[in-house]
Amino acid sequence: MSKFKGKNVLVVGIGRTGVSIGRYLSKSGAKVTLTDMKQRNELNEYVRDLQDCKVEFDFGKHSPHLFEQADLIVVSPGVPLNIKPIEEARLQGKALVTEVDIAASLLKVPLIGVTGTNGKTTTTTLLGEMFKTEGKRAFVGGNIGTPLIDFISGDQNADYAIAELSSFQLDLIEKLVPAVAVFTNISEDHMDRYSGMDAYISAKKKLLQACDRNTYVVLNYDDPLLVRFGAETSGRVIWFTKKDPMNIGGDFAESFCGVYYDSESNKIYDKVTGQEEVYDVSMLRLFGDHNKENLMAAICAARMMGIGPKTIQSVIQSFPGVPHRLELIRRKNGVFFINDSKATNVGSLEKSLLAFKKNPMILIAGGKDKDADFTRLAPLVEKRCHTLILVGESKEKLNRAIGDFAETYLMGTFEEAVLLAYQKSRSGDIIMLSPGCASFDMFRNYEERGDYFKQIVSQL
Ligand code: UMA
Ligand code: ADP
Repeated sequence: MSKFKGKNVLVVGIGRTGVSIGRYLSKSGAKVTLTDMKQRNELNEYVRDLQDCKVEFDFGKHSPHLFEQADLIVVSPGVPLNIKPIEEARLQGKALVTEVDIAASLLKVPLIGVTGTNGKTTTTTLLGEMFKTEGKRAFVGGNIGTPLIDFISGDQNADYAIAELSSFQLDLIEKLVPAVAVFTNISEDHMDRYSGMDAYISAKKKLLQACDRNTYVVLNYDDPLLVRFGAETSGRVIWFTKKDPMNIGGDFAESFCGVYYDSESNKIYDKVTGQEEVYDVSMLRLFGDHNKENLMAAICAARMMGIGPKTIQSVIQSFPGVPHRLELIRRKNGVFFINDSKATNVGSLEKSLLAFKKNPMILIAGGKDKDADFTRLAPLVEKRCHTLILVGESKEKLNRAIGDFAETYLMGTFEEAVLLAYQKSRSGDIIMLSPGCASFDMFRNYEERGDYFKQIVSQL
């Protein structure tokens, strides 16, 4: 019998997570109520998805009595943990859980969890491709879009679960134990949600703390914070780095377990298993050195899960990239258009600016600010961009931080921003949408923003 049968469960947030977990719990015999601050008419598509389930709804508010009556409260990732009803429930000792933790506690196959500030989706997708090419059945989900609980609700027709895990999904985990935990990097993000960097790092560290002695912990040796994670974990560490371990020397070089990228030969050296393998990266279709980091992270995890070197080389050559991440969408009159709508924080925008070394650039940036510090972008903007076009809620703040370092325009609408970028361009330029901010000021999500950019560009 399901442990949820007869339980009063409150699901906070009616989005992708709320629908999936609400459905699962209702089918498991729980009495499910879903609550959302939005009105019913704003949530039609989600409510429709629950039509065949016996669930109750609470729209336009979070009614306190529902929190008081609940045996279990499932909090969607986008719901901050410091809202009043949740803080009160916590004080009353109510069980607060996340969809990811419930799903993980029910998983019967090894879980490969991928977290980090940037590169999660690319790494997760690469891993999924490696498993598929090797002929292994893997479910790919989590923050990337399909909640992990959908795997449990479905036919569970896979031998591995690969999950992208955001800090919001990790905040409350207790039961999740990964077979492999991948950490791509950590830099500032979501400062509107966390009290500061320490709190954000603590959320990421939840995945490290969830690892046991058998977990393979994949870490970026070029990220000082993650080097510290390596010293703290009880799991088995596998490193990826852009430095030759022999040049690092000492014990690290002698006992090196992991992969490293050598820029001179453009090769990745794989010392994950006893036997050394070498991959030629010259045919990688992804822009930017940061994607070599994502590739290395994926290789480490894949090799530990038995994926062979031939498969890895083949994926390196065939992987087309993920939409909305440095995606080349058009070339018109010698101008290249790059859609990088998923660059939603300063760290990712920085890497995207670094990805194109030769072409002069027009950068379109701005969106919903997450209390970010944009000033550190100044030197890169000065070096890489001749024109800066700012839009959205954060345009004034961005202008104050970096407006002096390129010819800068503040625009009223997104469409005007793209049209001006094209007017200002010359043959050989790159026009890159890389907002460095979330999309929620003007769009439903980053996909909608990227798709709108593509639509405007296609009509030029
Ligand atoms: N809501 C409330 N009360 C609040 C706050 C929000 O009721 O106080 C409601 C909103 O009105 C909304 C609902 O909560 O209707 C949305 O819940 P949600 O934001 O958790 O959205 P989901 O649709 O469930 O999507 C979530 C992830 N979203 C976030 O973390 C913000 C999706 O990641 C993820 O794909 C999905 O679960 C499946 O796992 C998106 C994301 O932006 C891509 N993630 C962030 C990122 O990558 O930077 C972390
Ligand atoms: P995430 O899922 O963590 O948001 P994505 O793979 O979707 O990461 O990439 C989002 C954006 O982050 C990209 O458009 C790029 O600008 C940047 N990015 C990708 N990988 C890295 C990395 N390893 N380090 C820094 N920035 C990265």
